[in-house]
Amino acid sequence: MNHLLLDVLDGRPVPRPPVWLMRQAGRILPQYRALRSGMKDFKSLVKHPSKAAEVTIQPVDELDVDAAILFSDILVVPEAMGLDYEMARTVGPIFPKTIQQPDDINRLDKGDEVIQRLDYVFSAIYEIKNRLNGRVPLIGFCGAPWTIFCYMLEGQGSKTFSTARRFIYTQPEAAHQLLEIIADISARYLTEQIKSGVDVVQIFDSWAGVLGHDMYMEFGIKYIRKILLNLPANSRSIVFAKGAHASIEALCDLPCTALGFDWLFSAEHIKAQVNGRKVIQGNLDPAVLYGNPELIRQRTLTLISSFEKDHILNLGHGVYPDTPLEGVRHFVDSAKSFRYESM
Ligand code: 1CP
Repeated sequence: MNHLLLDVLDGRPVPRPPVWLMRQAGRILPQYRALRSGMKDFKSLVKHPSKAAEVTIQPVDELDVDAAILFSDILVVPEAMGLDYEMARTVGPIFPKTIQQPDDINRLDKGDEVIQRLDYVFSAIYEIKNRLNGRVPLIGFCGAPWTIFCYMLEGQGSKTFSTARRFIYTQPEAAHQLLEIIADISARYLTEQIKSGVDVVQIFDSWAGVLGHDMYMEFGIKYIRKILLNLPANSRSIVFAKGAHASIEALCDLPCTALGFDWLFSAEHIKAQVNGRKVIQGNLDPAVLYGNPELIRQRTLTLISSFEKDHILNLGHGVYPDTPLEGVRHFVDSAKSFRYESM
């Protein structure tokens, strides 16, 4: 077994940082596109445990990354709560039904049936663990309550998420009620993923950056904490709150193992702020992977050296769909050639 990711999360010394890429499954590999084109749509693939397992393992085979991440989507949770979505090829997700008023929250499903509807995810996890047979650890995930709330209110992606932001100012009690429900379901969902075999969980707060610090504390971090406090003891967890630059101090207070960072802050700045309290994941600009091999190598090695230790190498956000595969390979291979002892 390649233990690097678990070693760094558990505080054991490692010869080099583990490397994986957010959104490594199902975006960049021709093998994925081939498999996807044979399926009716994105959702049929997500709900097909053995095909989802295959897509999860493709980047491990092809790129030799140090971890696998479950092929699924953060939006399976609102779907299981009764808000169905469609994945439109060019636009991304669209929810025909959204939360528009406090009463809509009462109509959502919140009981055990929600977790039961996600059974296909747990079946995929069993199958992935079997097929990986210990090669690399498996990362499970969910969306943070704030990010899921954004999609439930907005019904699709948005630059500003102003509908979701309007709701927290105009209907704060209903907003808290909904966030509480999402946090509760998400904690149960992640717990079930862990019981099914994932080694690490990551919480994606992709839209953390649309809230100011005080609102993010009240409507964001509070509910991430709630999820983390309800995971089984000794679970390994990574919190990726994209754009939450004003809240690093509060993120460091969360009971998680690691924090993911986007690329806007330098390694030196992040290191100084975190000050050894958490393992750090990140944070190469995904656009570096469009560069030539030497640029990618230089940028990758400089980043690893700047973090020095307690570091999981990753991009600062998901790999862009049009990234050349060669760029991704140079990134992973550069990381693998590095040794802390030669610094
Ligand atoms: O690593 C992986 O690829 C694993 C699978 C994975 C993950 C971790 C997918 C498959 N989605 C996600 C997380 C996810 N989904 C996030 C959080 C991470 C991030 O910020 O990138 C978000 C915000 C979503 C929602 C979503 N799903 C979007 C974004 C829409 C917007 O608001 O801009 C999109 C375009 C999707 C579709 C999707 N999800 C995953 C894939 C492979 C795809 C493409 C669909 C296809 O193949 O047609």
